Amino acid sequence: MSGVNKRVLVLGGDGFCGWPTALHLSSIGFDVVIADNLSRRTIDAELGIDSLTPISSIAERLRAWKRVSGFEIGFERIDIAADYEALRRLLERYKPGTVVHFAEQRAAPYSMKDARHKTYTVDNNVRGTHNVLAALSELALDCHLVHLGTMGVYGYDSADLELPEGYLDVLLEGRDGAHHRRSILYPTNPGSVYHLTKSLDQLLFQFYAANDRLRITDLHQGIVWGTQTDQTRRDPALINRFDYDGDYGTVLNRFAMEAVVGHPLTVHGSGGQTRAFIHIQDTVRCIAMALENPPARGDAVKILNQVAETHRVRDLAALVAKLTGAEVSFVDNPRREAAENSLAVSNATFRALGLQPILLEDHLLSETMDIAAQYADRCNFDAIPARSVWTPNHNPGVVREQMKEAANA
Ligand code: NAD
Ligand code: USQ
Repeated sequence: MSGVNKRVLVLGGDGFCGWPTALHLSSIGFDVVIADNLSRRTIDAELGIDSLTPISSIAERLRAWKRVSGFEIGFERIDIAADYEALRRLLERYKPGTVVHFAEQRAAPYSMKDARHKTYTVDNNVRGTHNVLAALSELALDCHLVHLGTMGVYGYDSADLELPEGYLDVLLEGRDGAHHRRSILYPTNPGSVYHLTKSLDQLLFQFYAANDRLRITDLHQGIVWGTQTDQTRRDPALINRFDYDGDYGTVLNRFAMEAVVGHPLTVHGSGGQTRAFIHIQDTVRCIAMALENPPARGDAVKILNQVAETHRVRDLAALVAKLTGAEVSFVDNPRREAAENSLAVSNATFRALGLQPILLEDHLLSETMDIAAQYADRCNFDAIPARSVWTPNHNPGVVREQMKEAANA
């Protein structure tokens, strides 16, 4: 990695992926500081939801880590989108060798609720990312930026092809008949305002890598499942968050938790959507590998697909139902997405770096269900249904509800 600078700034380090990553990096010898505005905890309060697992305050989390590991992690409460100066001062003072950037509003359903939530998501994510880039450029720090992007930037096409790692090689015919080779960003086709912000981030990265010669890695990550990692297991106060609500809960963790609490598994539409998945333990390992293998100055943005395997949603529901006897319920799809898609993804770079991913067949789903069972009494059933709809006037479920309300009026 970049010289001997082992200082890492983890933006969004209080979140589901950021917290276990901060602990993992600290445990393998990095000096870690977290910057987070705790907006996820505020959004929990806004939505009247909570992590299924009882997460401690950030102060208690950091004390517990010091107690069990002997290592100290610093914390700064900063809004990286709203407070450029505070972010710049922190970077100037700490001079990290790497910034790992998780600090974005990451739920597609939350980003699609209404105009206010769309605007918030774009302002928060795009400004935050741009502030980080502008500050690294202004300070001329020799720093590697590792950003958590998403598989969703590629969109979900059904052609029988393997998604490459970020770029597409194309041959264009010039006016003189000569052929010109170009490597272009894979055409983006986001399925929500949240995913759109990750597509916009890609252009910001492309510009700053070319113009300012910043060293940038963009990790196109699939849906993360599981809860605990080797470090978060070490003390109850280190436990990771477990989102299960209709906005922030992701599909596999939701199915595991729904099965445990006796709620029918909420398959959207036909459940024919195929998505990429990765276990949280592999998320933290991949990020450490990305840190240790930065691009060179002047290189194009290094894009890696951070995924382990792909699955179709109804197959996941069938697997969970088989393991638990849960009922499967096909509900109206609140999103606008293809009813069926196939998906194959290259994860060649992480494989070459030694990733041997945890797969569903490795039985860690039962561990996720054990966690869900342990905290099942904290489940709020009202929070389970996905209520954010992509096209309110065209969604059949909403139209039916409106008709029912009109009939009862
Ligand atoms: P999360 O919501 O649990 O964590 C995000 C953290 O960033 C929170 O602690 C939040 O308070 C903080 N944050 C948000 N905006 C901020 C701001 N302006 N200033 C400072 N802090 C801010 O989300 P997560 O699941 O940990 O996701 C982390 C990143 O990984 C996101 O960028 C997300 O897009 C990406 N990702 C997540 C998944 C997944 O399945 N969870 C999959 C692919 C990619
Ligand atoms: N789905 C169901 N039932 C549910 C919840 C979801 O059928 O109860 C379906 C959705 O309709 C969708 C699929 O499961 O087709 C995935 O939904 P999700 O909520 O698990 O994942 P998504 O909205 O794509 O977002 C999550 C993270 C996001 C990350 C993304 C990676 O919240 O931060 O970027 O996964 S990816 O999907 O690869 O783009």
